[in-house]
Amino acid sequence: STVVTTGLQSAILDVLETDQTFKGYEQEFRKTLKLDKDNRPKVSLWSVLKSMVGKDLTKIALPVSFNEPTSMLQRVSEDLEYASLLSQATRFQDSTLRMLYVAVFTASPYASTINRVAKPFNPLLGETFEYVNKDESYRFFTEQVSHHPPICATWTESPKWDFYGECNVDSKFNGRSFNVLHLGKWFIQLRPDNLNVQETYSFKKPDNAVIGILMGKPEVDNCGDVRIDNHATGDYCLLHYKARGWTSAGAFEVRGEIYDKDNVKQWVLGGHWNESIYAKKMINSSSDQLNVESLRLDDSSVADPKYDGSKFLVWKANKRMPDVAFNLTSYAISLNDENPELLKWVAPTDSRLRPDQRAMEYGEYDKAADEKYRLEEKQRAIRREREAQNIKWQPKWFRKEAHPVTHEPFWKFDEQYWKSRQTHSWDTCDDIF
Ligand code: CLR
Repeated sequence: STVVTTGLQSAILDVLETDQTFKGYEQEFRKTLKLDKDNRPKVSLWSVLKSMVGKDLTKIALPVSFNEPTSMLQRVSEDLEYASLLSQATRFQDSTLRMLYVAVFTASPYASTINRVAKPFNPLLGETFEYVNKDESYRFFTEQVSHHPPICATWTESPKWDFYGECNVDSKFNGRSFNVLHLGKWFIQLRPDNLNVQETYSFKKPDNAVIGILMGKPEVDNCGDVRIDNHATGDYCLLHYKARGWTSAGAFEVRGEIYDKDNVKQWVLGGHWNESIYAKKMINSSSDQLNVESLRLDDSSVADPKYDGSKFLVWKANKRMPDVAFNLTSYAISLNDENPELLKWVAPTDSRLRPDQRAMEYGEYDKAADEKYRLEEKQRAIRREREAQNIKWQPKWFRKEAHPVTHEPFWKFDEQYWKSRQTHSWDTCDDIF
């Protein structure tokens, strides 16, 4: 379905095809969960958190009913729900426009956090997750590469772009809000249409917080400044996520500016990360900013860029289905699909095979808690065994290297996963479940 226009793009398309990446993904993903209503006991978050001030997510022992049936590996793959923004970015010959779409892509995942104040399952060391999308021709892969602190390395590739980085979050409950700081660096590589070049962008994610815990109305908020650099052209983007105040005015706001290498502001963008983001071209330096407060989603549909200085809609969030168990999005529901034709192909370490998470998805909370305990004990036993034999655990599919463009450390994917997958050669995988 992807029409390639350059040699760089078609080289990746060839790799996806030779690796038989789409095997197992022939059928449509499931649209619903087995469970209509989750019937989780309504326990106040505050009542269980109040004794846990200063603790991080791995040390906070919550009843399994505070979980949702996704693993952190799958939550991270939700960054790709709006991957079409990256394909759109590659249409433009103007690099500042490409930056605009890249910037909106980095803000788009937060829409899925609405109504999902729940703990994803903490992946076991060596746990993996793969996810292939046929329409956008991308393949996502991630591995839990560290247990303490919990870190996963991710790698997504498609003919026109790559998206990779490390999810390494430092979380803490400070007595009022639960704060998540993102330490990992993220990279996007674009291979624009009709230009035989590849350009690298990098950024760090904004902070997340669960606010409203004391009021009994917990919600996810994002705040802080993000800088995205295009290392090939020198263009950069500054994004500002506004922290939620005491009133709901200013909730969900994000705004940003895109500068070229000469520090000339070319585009401004703004809107609400739970709903929609608009942009407009700066015609002369004195022209107005976007009036973000009044930028509520109207009937407009996503449009091509306008060059006359009028605003246009770059992105809007997908409609949420009402009354879904655990308030999952349709995209999130597709992640843990247990279609046997697909399960045949995934590694034995894939999150889809986690028994505790599956029990949770079926609403079997006691079984989920028992299985979670069993898996964590098993992981502990394996670690003790390794320590006794003085063996250092190594990631199976990633290696830490210096980034060829930015020279920072990053996790490089060795591509072997998709080769092993073709022949089901999983003998090197640990037995973690
Ligand atoms: C947001 C999108 C990012 C990746 C990312 C990393 C950490 C996630 C966060 C997302 C969403 C909110 C999150 C957080 C870790 C913990 C927190 C799931 C997916 C939850 C809401 C905290 C629950 C708190 C308990 C005490 C119940 O690209």
